[in-house]
Formats: sequence, C-alpha cells, structure tokens
Amino acid sequence: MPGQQEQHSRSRAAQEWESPGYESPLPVTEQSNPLSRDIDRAGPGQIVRVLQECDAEVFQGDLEPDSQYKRLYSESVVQTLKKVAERVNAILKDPEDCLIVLSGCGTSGRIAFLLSNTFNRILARHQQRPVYSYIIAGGDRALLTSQEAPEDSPSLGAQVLKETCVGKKNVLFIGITCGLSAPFVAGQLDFCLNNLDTFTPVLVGFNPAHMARNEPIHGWPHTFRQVTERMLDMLETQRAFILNPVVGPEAISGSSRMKGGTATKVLLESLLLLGHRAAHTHREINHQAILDCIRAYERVHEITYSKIEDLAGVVGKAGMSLQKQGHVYYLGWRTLGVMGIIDASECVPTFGADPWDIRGFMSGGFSEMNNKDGNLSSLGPEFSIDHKDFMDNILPSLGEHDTVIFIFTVDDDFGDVEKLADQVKLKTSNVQAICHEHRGHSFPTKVNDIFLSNILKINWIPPAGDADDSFFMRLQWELSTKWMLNAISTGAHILKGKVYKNYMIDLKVTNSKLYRRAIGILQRFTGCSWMQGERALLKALYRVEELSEEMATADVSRHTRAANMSDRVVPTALVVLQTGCSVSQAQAQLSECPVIRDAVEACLTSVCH
Ligand code: S6P
Repeated sequence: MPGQQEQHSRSRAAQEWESPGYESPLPVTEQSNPLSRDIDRAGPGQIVRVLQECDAEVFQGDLEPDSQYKRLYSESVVQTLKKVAERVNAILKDPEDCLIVLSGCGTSGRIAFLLSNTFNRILARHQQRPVYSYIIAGGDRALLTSQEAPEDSPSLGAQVLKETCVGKKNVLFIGITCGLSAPFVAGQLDFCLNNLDTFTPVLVGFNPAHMARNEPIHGWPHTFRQVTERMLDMLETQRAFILNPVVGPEAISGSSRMKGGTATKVLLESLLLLGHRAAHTHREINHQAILDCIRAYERVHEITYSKIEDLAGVVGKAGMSLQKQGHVYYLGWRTLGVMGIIDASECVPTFGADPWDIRGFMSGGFSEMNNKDGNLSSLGPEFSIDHKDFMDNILPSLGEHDTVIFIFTVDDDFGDVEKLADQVKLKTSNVQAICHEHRGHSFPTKVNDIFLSNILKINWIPPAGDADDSFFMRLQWELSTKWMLNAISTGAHILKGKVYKNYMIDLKVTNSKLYRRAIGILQRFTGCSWMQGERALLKALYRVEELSEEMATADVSRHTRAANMSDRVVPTALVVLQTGCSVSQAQAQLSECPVIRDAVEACLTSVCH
C-alpha cells in the first residue's frame, strides 16, 4: 500500500491537472503530468517511482464528489461497464450471426488484437466458435511496426469494418481511441451510427466527451467531437455507449501506450470477463462484481511495483545498453512474448528509436501470435519474431553491451527457457528474467542458478475458481508485464537522453495528431504563435530556409507523408525558433550534441551558441 506521504503528494498532483483550465485547451491525454516534470533528470529508481505514481492515477477514485472528471470507479462508468457486459452475455448466449469487433490504431489496435485472441481462446475452451474479431489501422503489419498514417483515414476505418462484418446481423463494435481523436475510429463509429439495426457502437477513450478532437478531418464532413455528440444523444436509449473515465496525463506527454493502453486493458477485460462468466457459469453481472474485477487489477499494480528495486535494476541495465549503442532484446513466451513485441514496436514512434534498439521475440513466432494474416516474416527483417530468428540473426553478434530479458511464467516450458538462456549467457552476462509463478506452482530452484540475482520474480495468489479464472491470472500477468516493460523501455530512453522534461521532443510527425502535438511543443517551449511554430516545423521537415507556396499551403497529410524522410524535425524547428538561426545552422548545432535532451536544454537556456 502506498505510504501516507505518497498518497498525499499523489492527490495534490492530481488536483493540479484536475483544476479547471489546466493546460487548456489540451485534452487530458495530451497534457503533461505534474508528477513527471523532472523525469528526464531522474535515475532508474526515481524513474520507476514516478511511473508507479502516474500509473496509480488510473485507479484513483473521485477526489471530489462534484469533480469535473469521471474516474474508473465512478458510478456512471461502472454502470456502463455493466450494460456493455450484458450485451456481451447476450451475444455469447446466442452467437449466431453475431460479432464483437474491437478496433483501434497503434497501441489501441494492439490491445484490440490481444483481447480478441484471448476471449476467442476462452470460447474455444467452452467449445464455442470465435465471436471476436480485431481491426488495427494499417493491418497486421501495424501489430509489429509503427504505421501511424492510416490513423488519419475515416473512410479506410469504415471500409475495413464493413468488410469484417459481412453477413453479420448483430455486431457489438468497440472502438478504442485513448484521445477520442483517431479519424480511423471516427469513420467506424459513424458507420455504426448509420447502421444501428446491425451495429451497437461502444466508444472507449480517456478524455471527457467535450474534449473529443474537434478539428476538421481531411476529406470528411464531421469531426470526432460531432460523432461523439451523436453517440451522447443515444446513451439514454442504449443504442450506443461511451466508456471514457479520465486516468490523468501520461508520464511521457501524449504517450497513450502507457496509461491509455493499461486502462483499455482493464476496462475491456473487466467487462468481457463478466460477460463470459454470466454466459458460461450464470454468475450475475452486478456492481460489486465489476468493482471486484477492477480492484484485482489495482492489486496487480501494487504487487508489480512492490518490486521497485529489482525493476529499477533492469531499467538501469537497459539504459546502459542504449547509451552504449547496444540493444535490448525481449525473449518472451506466449502472450507475454506478444507483450514484449508490442512494447518494443512502440519505441519507434514514441522515442524516434531505431527499430533495432529494442526488439521483441516470442516462442513459436507467428504460429503462436495467431494474427489474421499469419506469417508476415517475408515483409522484412523487423517481422522476424520467432526465438529461432533471434538465435539465427541476433545471437551471433550479441555482446556485453546488449541486455537480454527473458519473460515467462510457471506455465511455460522451463527446459526451453534454460536451453536458450545457456546459449545467450555465452555471449553476454547481461541476462535478466521477468517471471511469474503462483503459490502451489513455483519454478524449480535452478531458475536462480540460471539467472543468478538478475531475476524479477513475482509470486501471485492463485485464483480460486474455475478454468476461466485461470485465464484471469494470465491477464493479470500480462498487465504486470506491460507495466514492467513500459518502465524498462521508457526508462532506458530517458537515460539515453531522448526525453526533455516529460516530453518526447524528437517525435516523428507522421500523422495529424503528432503534427499538432509537435507544434504544441514548439509553442510551449519557445512561446511562439501557432503559425510561427508551424512554419518552423515545415522548414525543418522539408529542410529548406524558405517555404515554397506549395509547401506552405499543402494539406497536413502531405507533410505527414514527408515526415518519414526527415530526422530531428522538432528539435531543429525549436533551435530555429529559439535562436533565429537558419535550418542548416540548427542542424549543424544539433549534430554536435548527440544527446537530444542536452541539445534542447542548451538551446533553451542559450548555453550552446
Ligand atoms: C501511443 C502510440 C500511438 C497510439 C495511436 C492511437 O503511445 O504510440 O500509436 O496508440 O496513435 O492513439 P489513440 O488515442 O487513438 O488511442
């Protein structure tokens, strides 16, 4: 349990971002978290403590009875969870021509994939056919690599949804967009709203409805806010649902893979689990059952972060690897392998990382991954995800600067873990383990011989109930692993100097959300106007000293396409704005300072000339 002092500071900080007008007009999901303002200067232990506090905000109750924000435990959120769980139950009882579709972009799409597979597996255990399907913007390749551009297309979203639901008569559509912002999901919700005889749309996100994104969407007549407002009008009649508790700003501003991904997993797993329990074991879906489920996840937070020292040790090792141009490799088993692959893939858009810096591999590769399009390894080396690929392609050149993290549970083949670890240890001593066991079923003592002190082992209390409850244990292991891996990859990039204050300043502006975020960062740190920020961003992006008429008037989609080709766009624009120098001078200045945080700091405090 958190100490009194920690509780106190957490609620004080929460009040700061909860106060009216905090960082207005930014929605909560884009704000900067007061708890993590100095995270860029923290050591591994402090980084993990800050993340622990930020993550704890996911579970914070209503601070004031009349608070402007709903939280996870708020009555209205629990009521909506109950109603949607009842819809799931109804579908599972009579699944003919029914589908439950989970959809999103980036992390939200990856969580959609994970949950759809998990709950289809639970159905298989009950000899039921699959009822779940997932959609991720950009298709299956987006499960493993950053595909930010398709997020901007409402028509693509609607088209994929239509194709997914051909022949279905009753579809529960769950559209996930943490920022209530993705045009891809807006297009899908709009499609559902126009076809309510077949579709019941559920919007999942973490901003209040009035903060849903309101800018025009290129080539589309509505904004996300307008779609949300249409849904609000249908809540009463239960033809649509909105699940949007606020969980507070992310530890790294806008990085919704962290709390956004966590809260998505907690909310959706809770409601789906209860729907399944009702259908398979006739347990009632009531208020208490929902609270119990969320509390179980809150307990996972406490248990995971009780390992703060061990976790900080792994963060330090991973950070050292990245600082020394080494790599971090996750070698996972089953869905924990998927968690590793997801975490690694997100470092590219989040930190502007090289895809080879942090990489995930899983036992069995695509045959275990169970994605719609099957084996994608022909698409390129970043799609090689099997342990075998690690052995063939990575192991030969593995060295002391690399960190290898094994991620497994007591249900996995321990002999397999041992065999792989023996080979890796011949190449680097920097071998770590994250593993989960439960009382009555623990690892052989030789696990300690293999990983020595480099083992982060959590012993869980086993679930008391039936086989479906043992699935719940695995879902908790996944969440615990998500928190640990997010801490490792975020912490390692902070230690590498990729973060300035709590902003990822070197982001790639590959979609309209990131484009706007970049201009917002420039405004925040230089005090420039929106227009000045945008012009500086475009000059840096096209690497020109003067913008042509065509560049200045082109649509954002053209800029976001071009953004893939340029490096250090936002830092360059920042130096230009701050010092008044040319783009080429700014680029030259930045190339002398390889650590982005130091370069930006020097420029903003005018130390570097
Ligand atoms: C965030 C991640 C992004 C988002 C994606 C969808 O850390 O890098 O890929 O998941 O942009 O965001 P949203 O708000 O629609 O869930």
